[in-house]
Amino acid sequence: MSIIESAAIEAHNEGLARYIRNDYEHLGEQLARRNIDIERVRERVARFGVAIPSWGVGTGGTRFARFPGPGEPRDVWDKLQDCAVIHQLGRTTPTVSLHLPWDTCNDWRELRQKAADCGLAFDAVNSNSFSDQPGQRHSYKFGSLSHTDAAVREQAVEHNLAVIEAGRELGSTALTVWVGDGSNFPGQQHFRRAFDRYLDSTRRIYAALPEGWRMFLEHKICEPAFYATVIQDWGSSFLAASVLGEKAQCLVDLGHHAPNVNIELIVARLIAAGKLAGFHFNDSKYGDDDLDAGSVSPYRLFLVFNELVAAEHERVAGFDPAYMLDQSHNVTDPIESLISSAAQVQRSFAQALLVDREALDAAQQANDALAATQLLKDAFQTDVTPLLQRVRVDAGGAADPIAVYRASGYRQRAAQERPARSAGGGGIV
Ligand code: LRH
Ligand code: MN
Repeated sequence: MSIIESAAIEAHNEGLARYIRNDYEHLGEQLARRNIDIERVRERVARFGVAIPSWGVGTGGTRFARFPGPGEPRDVWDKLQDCAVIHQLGRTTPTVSLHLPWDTCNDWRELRQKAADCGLAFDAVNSNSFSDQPGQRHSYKFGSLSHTDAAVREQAVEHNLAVIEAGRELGSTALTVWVGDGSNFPGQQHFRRAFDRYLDSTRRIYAALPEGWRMFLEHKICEPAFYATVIQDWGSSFLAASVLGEKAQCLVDLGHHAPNVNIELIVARLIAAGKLAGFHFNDSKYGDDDLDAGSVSPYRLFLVFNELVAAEHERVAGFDPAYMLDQSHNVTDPIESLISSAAQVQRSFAQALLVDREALDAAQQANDALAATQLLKDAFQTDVTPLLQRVRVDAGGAADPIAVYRASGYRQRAAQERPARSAGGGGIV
């Protein structure tokens, strides 16, 4: 089912076909001079996908305020339609990651069918024991899976089991667990006991994982707790995932680290240990800013993909990361930000495929630092735009998806169909 007029996409692509063909051939010649077969790269990029966060298609906010845009999605059905537009035009986001209970619906199978009709499937499902729902018996104010009160932990465990059930009906095969558990004052929490309580709770969730499922533990340095968090860094996450078992792995949200932390090194460590679950891609300058991926530090995103492509190239055992975006779109049209962010992540992957791995191995072996880093720069500084356009057009998408989206008037139509949401208090969604 196509939401944007296919004829409009075809007319747009036809207008650019000659330029894309020339630019692609020229890039092919450039790469051939570097012993790189552009067809092999194009084939691999065409199989690349990154999941859309359902909570990212609505306008995001901060604790200070949220300024909803026109045509805000009202429910998971509207969110799915917006995700379908993103995939129809960009052709690199075949899956959606849902967040419960934000995306609650009363017929998961119908939702699964609607998604399939739009060419979409469901990636990891996310539980939410970091905010209280109306009528909830126990509050998560002082934590959830690590709470001192067994009844609160029980409630959070039950919620995660219910999310797994929903995920099973949706065809998902992974549960992402991020908890806001932590403390704001020195002495407020017993670090080791809190971690042990977290392990007790996650063991119960782990035991309920269906065949073939994985459990993604997401670490975060701070917020909403601002002195310590129970799963504060990759070390705590790795420890927990190791205790739980092989189906538990560590999910890396790029915004969840202190400034200047070497995230690509953490990625290399988790790959080596067979514990890399995958990613929540975004960008940040200060904290968990949830900015568009690659919008501030595209070279950092490239360096992460350099580690991922190296692992794939070396056929590292058990290497099967899940790629997802996790962003908050406070001042842009979320659909535009998600289209361009997915394309940016795809671009970083394509550039990392251009690294001459044999030459890099030789330079590293010879401790030729300049030659080694120049090989990465050569790949990063290659403009792969013609290749990405070709991949999109071959897959039925738009050479310039944002231009076609803007010309389609989709947002204006959505604004007519969906009642305006008043600017409310703070909150990320
Ligand atoms: C926490 C987080 C987590 C989600 C939430 C929406 O900061 O990154 O992945 O549950 O954002
Ligand atoms: Mn995240």
